[in-house]
Amino acid sequence: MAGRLAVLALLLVCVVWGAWLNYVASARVDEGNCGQNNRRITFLTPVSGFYLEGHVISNHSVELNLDCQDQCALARECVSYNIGPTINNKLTCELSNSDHLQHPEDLKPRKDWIYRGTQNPCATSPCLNHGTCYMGYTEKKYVCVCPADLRGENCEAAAFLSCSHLKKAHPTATSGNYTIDSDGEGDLEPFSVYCDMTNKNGVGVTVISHDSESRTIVDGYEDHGSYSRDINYTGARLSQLASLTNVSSHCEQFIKYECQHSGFFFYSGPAGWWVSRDSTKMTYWGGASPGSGKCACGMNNTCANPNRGCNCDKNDAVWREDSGLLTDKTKLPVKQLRFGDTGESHEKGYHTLGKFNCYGTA
Ligand SMILES: [Ca+2]
Ligand SMILES: [Ca+2]
Repeated sequence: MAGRLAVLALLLVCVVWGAWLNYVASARVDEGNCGQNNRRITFLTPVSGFYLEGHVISNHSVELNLDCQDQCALARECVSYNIGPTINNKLTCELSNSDHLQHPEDLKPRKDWIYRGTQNPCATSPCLNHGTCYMGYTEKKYVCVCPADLRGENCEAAAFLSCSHLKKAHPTATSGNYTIDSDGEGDLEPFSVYCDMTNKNGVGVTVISHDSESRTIVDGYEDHGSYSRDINYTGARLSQLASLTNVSSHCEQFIKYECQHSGFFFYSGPAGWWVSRDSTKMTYWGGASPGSGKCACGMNNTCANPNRGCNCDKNDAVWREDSGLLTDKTKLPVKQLRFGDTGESHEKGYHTLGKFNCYGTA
């Protein structure tokens, strides 16, 4: 009984507070008290003979104009309302989720109706990156409800280090473009990535595209490493990708070289190699152990020439291929590709480099 009285007293305080200040409504939004869940709205002077068209979110039958104001304060999307003529001693109260500031063209003359707007900070779209603005909350008179990958008062900051971190916090998140900030509060800027939420058992794979993904010919470059292709990653700098590898348990990148009379020869001043993110010449290929000086076939002795560590080192007229995943996250992603041994007319090759993928939380 005492508890109920306390709630009633609190309600009374709220109502008196709302009525006392002219044009200021105070109403409870959630079950709670007059605290931070309260919505404080400053209503503008009613405009008779006008009606805001096309933004009505709900209809209410009320007895007094003030009741419509209270209904608006209770609906967090409401920023204006229309009151219709009295029918059977009831007024029609229509709540709208927009107003004459956001849609001046929709404010139209209509006989016997009254339009009433609010001081609406959301009209200036303070919430960034598709955040949803709700007017009337907190001291700044609005709150932003941010998309899953963002945070901050105005949805200006990325909320997660990687797609795996995002997926952990939001298990139902679907594949798509998101913003991440791999070093969190560190100086590196957030960047936009694709999150594949189904691959790798749905752990959330951060996928980085680049400008050298298509199969590309290498022809006419005889000297070792005289062919050079820089890899430019889409929307991210190497420092950002390095920090992505720090917060991921696994990173990988597919690499392939198709060859005819063109080899790597990692064992003797190599003709071809890849360059790590820290600019080191890397003399092993996808599918082989770091430092092995081999390709995948060299790891299980299945190369075209059993005495060599790569199929391409057979260096003959047959089209051959060495391919596999690079997985040393301390060296990835690939910064540059270098090839040679394609100077003679019968010598040539094609390189293919996959997207850069990181997953798991380190
Ligand atoms: Ca940062
Ligand atoms: Ca050759």
